[in-house]
Amino acid sequence: MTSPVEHARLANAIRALSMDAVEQAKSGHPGLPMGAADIATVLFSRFLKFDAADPRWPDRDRFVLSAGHGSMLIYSLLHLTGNTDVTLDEIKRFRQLGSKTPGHPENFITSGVETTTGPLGQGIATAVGMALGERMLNAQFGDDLVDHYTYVLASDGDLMEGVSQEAIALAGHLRLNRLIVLFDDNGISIDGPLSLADSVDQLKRFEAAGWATVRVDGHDPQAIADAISAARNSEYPTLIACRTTIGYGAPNKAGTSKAHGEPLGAEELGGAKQRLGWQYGAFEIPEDIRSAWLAIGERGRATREAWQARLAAMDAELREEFSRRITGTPLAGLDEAVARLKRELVETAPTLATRKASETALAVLTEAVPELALGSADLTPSNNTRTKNLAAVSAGNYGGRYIHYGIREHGMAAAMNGLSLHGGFIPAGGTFLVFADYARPAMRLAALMGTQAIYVMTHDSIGLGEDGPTHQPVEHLASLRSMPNMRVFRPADAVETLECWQLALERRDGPTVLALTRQNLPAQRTAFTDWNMCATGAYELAAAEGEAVVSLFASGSEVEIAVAAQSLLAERGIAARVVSVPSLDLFLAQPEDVRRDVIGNARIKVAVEAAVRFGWDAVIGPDGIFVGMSGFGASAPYKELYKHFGITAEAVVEHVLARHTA
Ligand SMILES: Cc1ncc(C[n+]2csc(CCOP(=O)(O)OP(=O)(O)O)c2C)c(N)n1
Repeated sequence: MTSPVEHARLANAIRALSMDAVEQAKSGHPGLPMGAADIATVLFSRFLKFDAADPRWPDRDRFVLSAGHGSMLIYSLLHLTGNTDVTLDEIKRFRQLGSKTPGHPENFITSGVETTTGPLGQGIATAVGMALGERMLNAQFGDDLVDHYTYVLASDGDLMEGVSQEAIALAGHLRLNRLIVLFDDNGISIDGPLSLADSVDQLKRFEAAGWATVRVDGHDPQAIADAISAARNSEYPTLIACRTTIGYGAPNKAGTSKAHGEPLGAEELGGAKQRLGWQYGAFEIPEDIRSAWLAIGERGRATREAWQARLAAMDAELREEFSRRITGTPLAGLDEAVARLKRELVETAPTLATRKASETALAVLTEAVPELALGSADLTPSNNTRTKNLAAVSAGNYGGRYIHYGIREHGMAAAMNGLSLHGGFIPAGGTFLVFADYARPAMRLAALMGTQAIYVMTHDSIGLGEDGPTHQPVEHLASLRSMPNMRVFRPADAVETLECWQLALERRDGPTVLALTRQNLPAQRTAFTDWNMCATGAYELAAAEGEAVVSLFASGSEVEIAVAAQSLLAERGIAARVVSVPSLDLFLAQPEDVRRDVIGNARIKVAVEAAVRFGWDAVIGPDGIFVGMSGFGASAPYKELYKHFGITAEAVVEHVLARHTA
């Protein structure tokens, strides 16, 4: 147990470094680190299981700074505990290009940062996935290997964001009792006091969601420690509301929004140091405090070594499987399983909706990929994400691999990030493609962080029919394709669906959307290829007879239309080829020679997709013919809609004839 004096000095080291770094950068947020320094000091010095020498040790406790704007809090902690990424020089380079201390914490830049935060609400929602991952992996590998807590430091803003409601409801429902949220309850946000815009009783809100709650003085180390001790033994996830003063120590700005997001200024900074009894220069940490913090960073070494010894003593098969899961190494045998099913599919040539084809693929893939954890935001029977072999996860019962996320698309996508970041799982979650918008902020973070998350997004166009324009995505493909590092697949039949699943599973450095149909589609691929034809995003599905005058490009359900148009054109003596484009974004990322080769030089280029044109000009050129949507859809049986919006083989032929004879 640290003495009160020592505690204060440890916490003041965080405050001083944070003030100095923000001052030097001339930008940043000193208020949160100064206010939450006591909470963080108690957590790190007395509870957090970690070893600064091995920030990726799998059984470490996770610490998520959900309020990412307070990044200097975590950088100070990492630096002081001896993380080798965050040297004093890096602290001095806070927010500068190429530093390990970017404006908001980025998990792919700084070791010890568990997840990228900054968009408020994401951290707490991601942490729910981490806490779930911990329990699910524990159910499979036992207490000896997986036995840790997930701690979150969340601000008012985190709790005001809607996604926090989805997240806490899910955590409460699943009784994720190893999730502990420390709420920096300072009553201040950017505009001023919280009372300007909020009067929620957070404790009651969390209680209603099935959490244990407690309120403490966030500057009383013993009270914080007692609350954390109780939370660790609770049957429920716990919210610890820690009443704090933003900018604690600053003589004039403490307790006001002026401390939130700008340097204190030399005078205020000097005054704060004086008040805190911190008589050291900028970036100066006295030796006794430095060694006390370094000792905290080493506190977990023996625990880590004991864990490693247990791992080494494990049954070899279990040990290897655990290591494989944690390192994200594919299980040998995936290729073979895919090839076997592909052979079957080319032989039987089934007419299937691609959502159904996805289910068929999953029956095989869930066996070949035990780390695949599926789920849906309450659309299981529509998304076809649950195969017979998948048991559901429920409170106290984490051995299953199917997660009923509830009608919480955003919470689901954030939890999927957490599952992926935790390690040991490849999460795949379903909803309708149109509701990608409800999940988008977390999907964007997945793309930024490079988490492996797979979104099974069915009902991917007007082809869903009667539910009408609210449910019919038109701009979603384009908008998702425009997101850096997001991969979007829209397979045309059962074989392509299987191939796209394979590519999504093999893609370890980023997320994938699988856009799948509600309506049936005929088989297009009836010859076996060992090669995954979808791997370059586009390929010639049907060659022209003779030299092509027309190239028809299409994705998903519209490949059928392109193929029918090819026949109709052939009847009129016009040679056309069909290029299937399961992933426009992947195709556009190919080297120029590959693109040129697939695009070809037929005089007339046509793209068919029941969505907006945006993006297709890169293939068909500004003078290409686009057969698709230019506005919202409508409610009707889908075949009528295709006719109504002119997305038919006949319409394609008409457009081509008009151009051909022009
Ligand atoms: C989704 C999202 N919206 C807006 C912001 C901009 N922003 C950064 S911090 C903040 C609010 C600060 O209030 P609080 O969360 O209480 O943090 P504190 O002032 O205590 O540091 C806002 C609106 C953001 N980072 N994320």
